[in-house]
Amino acid sequence: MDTTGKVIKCKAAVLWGPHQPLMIEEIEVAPPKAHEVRIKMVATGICRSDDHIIEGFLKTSKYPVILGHEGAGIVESVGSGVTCVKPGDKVIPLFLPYCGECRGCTEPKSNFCRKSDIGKNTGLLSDHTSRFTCKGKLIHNFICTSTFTEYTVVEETSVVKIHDDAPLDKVCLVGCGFTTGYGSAVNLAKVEPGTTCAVFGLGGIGLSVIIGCKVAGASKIIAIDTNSTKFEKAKELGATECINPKDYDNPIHEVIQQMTEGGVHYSFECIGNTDVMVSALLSSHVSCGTAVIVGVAPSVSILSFSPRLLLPGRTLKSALFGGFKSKKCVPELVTDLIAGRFNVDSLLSHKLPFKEINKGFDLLRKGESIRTVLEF
Ligand code: PAD
Ligand code: ZN
Repeated sequence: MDTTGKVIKCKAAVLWGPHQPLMIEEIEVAPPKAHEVRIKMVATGICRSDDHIIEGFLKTSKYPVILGHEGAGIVESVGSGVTCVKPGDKVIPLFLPYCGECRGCTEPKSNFCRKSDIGKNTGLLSDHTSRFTCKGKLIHNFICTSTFTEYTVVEETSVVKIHDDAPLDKVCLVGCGFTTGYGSAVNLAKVEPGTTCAVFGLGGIGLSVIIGCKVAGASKIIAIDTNSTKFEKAKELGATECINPKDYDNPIHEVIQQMTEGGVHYSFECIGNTDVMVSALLSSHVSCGTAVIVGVAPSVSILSFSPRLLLPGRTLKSALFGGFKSKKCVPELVTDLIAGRFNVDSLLSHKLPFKEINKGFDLLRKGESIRTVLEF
């Protein structure tokens, strides 16, 4: 049945308010307006950032909302004026949009498009409406994507066509986790061959940072996590040493400084914990080290440290999505994955049917999963 131009009724995971389980509801998805694209989701990954909203740590959303920002699907229909994709195309929604016109898009060193809803937190599309309703209520959109639904509508600036041969259950990780971590190493830090690295937090993000450090030719990659069960995968992906802060009496930055003659060239915080952000800064060499903040800290938190930590020459930096311009890098990384340049198989720890989404979040909270991919 041709659904073009019609309202689609389908299943979605709705978060009605913080600290609640996601509810699988029947929702209505309106047809795409001009410059919008309706996508039939095929696979979506569970990221810690979604959990931060459920737990109420991040105020990046309005409730009720359909979360999810790491997914892949097939275009069902397009609104007028859309030229970048057509029905039937395999696509990845982009939580960090690319309009190609704003300062964030045109500056070579930036990737933060003005169309992003991160920081604005409207939970709506650009025309201040949503395409989702449930039980007569408006359901908000989440950071330009909302992938925890059988159908979603995004703006053309928030979607990109990928290779026809792409396995969607794997490449959905390119929509967030893999690209954020990998890009933080190769694009944001620009790790050079022979340098030393420390990666704090070995979830989907941290393990992808390790993949990037290895590809870049780092000679030493120290992986740090309070959950030692994460070490096996970290080693498999390229960590040269794995350490658990709980096994040491002295602060972990001192341990790392001792292991690296005064500190690493590059350290990465992939947890979202401000204390660990300071540890990562202290673990980087005092005059030639760079600390990269990848993790997203709770909305109310403040990072505090003495400016003297930076004065001798340390660098502190951060960016979303590995600093990559989303429309350009996502299709390239997908093509690289198909060509076997990287392997995301070891990040993909669990697969579940979409309706078991709450089980997927439980696995993440218990520290048992890296990435759970939900299939529709
Ligand atoms: P995850 O929860 O799967 O991994 C975090 C890891 O950190 C786990 O293995 C924990 O055991 C470990 N950990 C927790 N506390 C500590 C500690 N004090 N010391 C050492 N290890 C610890 O999360 P993830 O990999 O999905 O995401 C990591 C962060 O990155 C999270 O804050 C998320 O919101 C953020 C993120 N950022 C972007 C971006 O664009 N910057 C994108 C997606 C996710
Ligand atoms: Zn832009």
